[in-house]
Amino acid sequence: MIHLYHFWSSTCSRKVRICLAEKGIEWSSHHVDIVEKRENTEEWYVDINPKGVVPTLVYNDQIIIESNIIIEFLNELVNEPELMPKDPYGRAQVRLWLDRSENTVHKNINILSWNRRHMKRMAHFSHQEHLGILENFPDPDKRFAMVKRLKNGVTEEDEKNAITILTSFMDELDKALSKNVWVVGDNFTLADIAIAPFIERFEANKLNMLIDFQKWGNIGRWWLELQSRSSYKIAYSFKKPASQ
Ligand SMILES: N[C@@H](CCC(=O)N[C@@H](CS)C(=O)NCC(=O)O)C(=O)O
Repeated sequence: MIHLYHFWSSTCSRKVRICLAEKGIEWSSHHVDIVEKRENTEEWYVDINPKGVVPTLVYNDQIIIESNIIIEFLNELVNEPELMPKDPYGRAQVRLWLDRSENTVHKNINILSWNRRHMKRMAHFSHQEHLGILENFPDPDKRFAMVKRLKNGVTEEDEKNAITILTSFMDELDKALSKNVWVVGDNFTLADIAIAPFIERFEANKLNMLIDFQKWGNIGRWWLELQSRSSYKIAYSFKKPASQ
């Protein structure tokens, strides 16, 4: 049995839920409240995910972290449908998009989400409590970035830079989709899965300059197609559990 430790609205959790639905894999849900209860920083969770982030997948007592690694694992665990190209070059391209989704998109959307999302949902904590939480964050990399953001704020310049980087990502994505049906070639792959939740996050955060589908018509076409897939609908139908 597959056990998924995830948070209902986390982009990385959604990525894994889309993949599970594509593969038709049954899974058992363990919702981790990363906002109000901060369960991701509790000892039992850090024991399975030392970075203190979601998602984490557990398969037969084997623990797998990092959403991109999890979706590659799921693709290898169950043969059909194949979500990686057959040729080595195609697989390299998918991995490049997975890398971009984490190191370019996730990193920069986090900067843009700070004022729009993060500060609002942490508003029930005082500044001191918030600082205490972040100073004890399990992953030092994330800890340093978030403590710095809380102390100094996200400036207009930080936001401008993040938007420039994400605009350049969208240019690249549109170029790829001008040649292919899906991000890598004519078959749906892990690259499509890894990018989708971030486009939705641009929309949710009303980052209109990043969802200009007049300008990026190829992305607009792909995005409509992607949202019509049942895997996307299933992944997004997981709502905030009633007790939380
Ligand atoms: N590289 C990790 C990133 C995971 C990550 O940052 N998850 C966020 C939610 S999307 C999280 O758990 N944040 C916890 C927090 O901010 O306290 C992955 O892809 O799994």
